[in-house]
Amino acid sequence: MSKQPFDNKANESDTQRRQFLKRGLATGALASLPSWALPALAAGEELIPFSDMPKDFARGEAQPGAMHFQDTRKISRFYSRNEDFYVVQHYGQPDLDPNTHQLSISGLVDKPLNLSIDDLKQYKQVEMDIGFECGGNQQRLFHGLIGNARWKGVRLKDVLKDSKLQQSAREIVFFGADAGEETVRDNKVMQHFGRSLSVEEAMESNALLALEMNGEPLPLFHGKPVRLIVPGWYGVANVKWLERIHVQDTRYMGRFMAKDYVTLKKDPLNPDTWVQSSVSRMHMKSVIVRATQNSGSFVFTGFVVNDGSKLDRVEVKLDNGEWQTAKWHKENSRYSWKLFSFETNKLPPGEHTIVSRVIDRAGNIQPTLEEAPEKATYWENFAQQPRTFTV
Ligand SMILES: Nc1nc2c(c(=O)[nH]1)N[C@H]1C(S)=C(S)[C@@H](COP(=O)(O)O)O[C@H]1N2
Ligand SMILES: [Mo]
Repeated sequence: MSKQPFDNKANESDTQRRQFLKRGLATGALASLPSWALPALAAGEELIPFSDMPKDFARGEAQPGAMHFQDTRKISRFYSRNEDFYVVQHYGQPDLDPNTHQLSISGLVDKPLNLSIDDLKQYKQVEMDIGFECGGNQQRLFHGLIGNARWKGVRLKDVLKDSKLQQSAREIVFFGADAGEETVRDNKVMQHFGRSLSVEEAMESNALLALEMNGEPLPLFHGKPVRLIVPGWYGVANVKWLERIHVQDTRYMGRFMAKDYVTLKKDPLNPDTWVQSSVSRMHMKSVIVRATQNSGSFVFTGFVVNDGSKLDRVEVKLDNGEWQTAKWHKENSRYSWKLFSFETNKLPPGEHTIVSRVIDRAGNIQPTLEEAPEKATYWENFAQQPRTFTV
């Protein structure tokens, strides 16, 4: 059984490979090809199409103003390129000037702050590998609302400590610069995108005020010039274009906390009752997204996301066979996505089904769709995901 490494070590070789690729593209014959058309396959290796996926399914790079999801069959590297990382926004993409942008910290603090990007750079900078998916990620998009990157910035708790939270502080609300009109009981009001953490969650979460993504200043699509990243939480927690942090003594009830991104499900402890919960920590999930073959040998690759709890293993089942342990990718760390692969050379011609499940060290097993709590909303799809293909 291969154990998962949980350190957050640097990966120089990947950065070097990326720089090499960039240089090659700038001068080489491949310069005119869109990046997703690059083979990223070994000699003789070919992608096997999934039969549950449309044949003409393809994605390019993220485009300004648009939602973007990855073509997950193309996942062949640990860090998503910034251009491939999924993009979701609800009120557009404000283009803030990093030279004049100010992040304010207001409310129940002894020392309200107004921090420029340069001020934020004076704090100790930390780097973390963090992967996350949108709470709405699903099979219809072949789980493409996903990405994994190295983020660099300031620890949220360092800034909060500086602003000196008052005794009565309960909730920290994070507002983006983007805003839109919302209707609350027939009243039309402008609202900024906002999400909150309790003071406890904020102090314990290892959350980052991120200024860089994969060694570059935060790209526009991903929250330039500063965003919150809460490792282990669904993407909605990671407020982009961060403008204001407000500390209060009541619950924050904005749209993306208490109305939208709210799961309506049957209470597992009391199946007669429907309960609502705000999309927060990521459920443990694995999904197979890529299949390749090379002279009679087959490789299946997938990703795992979870809340940072310790994992034990991922298992893969082919057709009606036994569950077999897959191999963890060596770069996986606590809050990154966790890539895994499974190899076999025993596949007779015909239609096949493959499914994966992840198991944590506490013995929890990723459920099948039938075993997962029944839900009415489409958020939080973490059930086992069978995939089909033909050889
Ligand atoms: N300011 C702001 N932050 C936001 C959003 C938004 O609409 N506005 N969308 C959230 C949602 S729902 C997701 S899934 C993630 C997506 O982050 P990404 O586009 O960098 O992948 O950003 C979150 N942060
Ligand atoms: Mo999302």
